[in-house]
Amino acid sequence: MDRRTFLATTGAGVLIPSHGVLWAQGAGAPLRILPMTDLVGGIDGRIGLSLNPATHDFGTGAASKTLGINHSYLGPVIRAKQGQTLPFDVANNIGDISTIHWHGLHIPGDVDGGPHQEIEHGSVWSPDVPIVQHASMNWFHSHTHGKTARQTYNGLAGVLLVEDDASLDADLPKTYGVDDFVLVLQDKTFDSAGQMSYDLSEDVFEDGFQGDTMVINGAIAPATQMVPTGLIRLRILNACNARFLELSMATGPLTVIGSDGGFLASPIEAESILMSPGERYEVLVDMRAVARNDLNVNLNGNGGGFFANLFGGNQLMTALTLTRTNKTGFDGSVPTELANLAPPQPSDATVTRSFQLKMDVGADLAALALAWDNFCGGAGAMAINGQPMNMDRIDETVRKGDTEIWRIAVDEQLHPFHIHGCSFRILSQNGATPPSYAQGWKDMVHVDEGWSEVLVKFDYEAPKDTPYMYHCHILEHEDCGMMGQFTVT
Ligand SMILES: [Cu+2]
Repeated sequence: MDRRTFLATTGAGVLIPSHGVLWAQGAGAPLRILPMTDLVGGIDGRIGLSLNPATHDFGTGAASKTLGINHSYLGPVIRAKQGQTLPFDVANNIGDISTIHWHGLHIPGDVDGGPHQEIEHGSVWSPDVPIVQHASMNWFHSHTHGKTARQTYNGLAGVLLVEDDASLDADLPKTYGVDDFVLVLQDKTFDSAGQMSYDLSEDVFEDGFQGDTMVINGAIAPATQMVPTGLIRLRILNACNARFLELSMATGPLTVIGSDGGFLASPIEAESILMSPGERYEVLVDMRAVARNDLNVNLNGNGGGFFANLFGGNQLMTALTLTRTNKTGFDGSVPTELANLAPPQPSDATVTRSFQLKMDVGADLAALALAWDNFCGGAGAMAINGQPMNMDRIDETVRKGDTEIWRIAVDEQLHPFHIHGCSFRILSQNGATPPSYAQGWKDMVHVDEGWSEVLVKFDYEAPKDTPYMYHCHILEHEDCGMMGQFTVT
């Protein structure tokens, strides 16, 4: 049964999501620069992260109810250095259980912040998080089983930049907020009063949340930013719950220098890059040739694939307008080599595992939407290898240090698959060679038609009381059960 037949038989009528009012794509406000907690120079005491209920104006003039981490919406950009250990105190004041998962970090299971490290309201979780990996753009977000989608949508997310000696020395723009920017992209809906809304309906369970308004660093897009004449570095996170975003520049290519887990071997020029929820890419834009350039986002961008078909074609909008000043900025050239990155060696693998994602295991999604008060609640409507996520069941046991091939396939639709505790290399994506910009270190892979295969090794322990997760990063799918657990010992 294909997806449309399924929709017909379950009575889902509305294929184009229209939950709110489309807020103006007018002249952009100045880009919000997310506040940075810079630890590279040293760590003084414990690092407090406070999860709080808040109100936040996304640019509609109205106060939306949000969650924030030390701020009214989202958290700080934490910048740390390889070799440090980050002593976090994560205080939960949101009135509900929560967790904070460090997405992309190579860390043991007991500090990973997955669904087993629940923080009760009024409690503090104090993990000492070792930063062993090389320079990379990571992030952190709620991973509370059954509530991840809603808590992350409401604002429990932030960015964690890892630097190392090489990245600090690299001949690249690195003045934060001047020629080096962190961009957190999200889709939202707002009601007629201008307040952020999150309404799940049956099609949202299927497709995940699809907002009609683009938000960049917590403000409605487009944003504008004055930049010096020179190379500009954009570190981009797709923090949407479910949307794949296709990014391009109005003029010229994007020069991709890094992916989820670190620098590429050498820069890749791409007309566009397709980013799933959870993915990060670092790009350079040359502002010497043009006085103005726009970072554009196609909300339905997946190469004319599933979501573009579902939602009626491309939906292009400007996320960020860069305008050049007369001041000279980073005037160097794009480095020709970035990192020592050998091709992956599949022959190193001693274990192969297969994962079949499944959209529907017979549950009545409409009833679930009602019963769980608009969040999936760990409802168990979706599955991997026939089993919805179960906190009490370990699905896979991995031996520490083994190189493995993980193969992932799906019955229908496009899904972003994430594995905790590692970076991997993509051997094939949807049965084909991945685009060159996705051939470096990754912790996300797209799964559509055909097998996606990754080469992965786990170097840290995750025992059975604090296992790692693998899951679909469409957060509503994850909450609905498209997740599994594994130990590394
Ligand atoms: Cu999914």
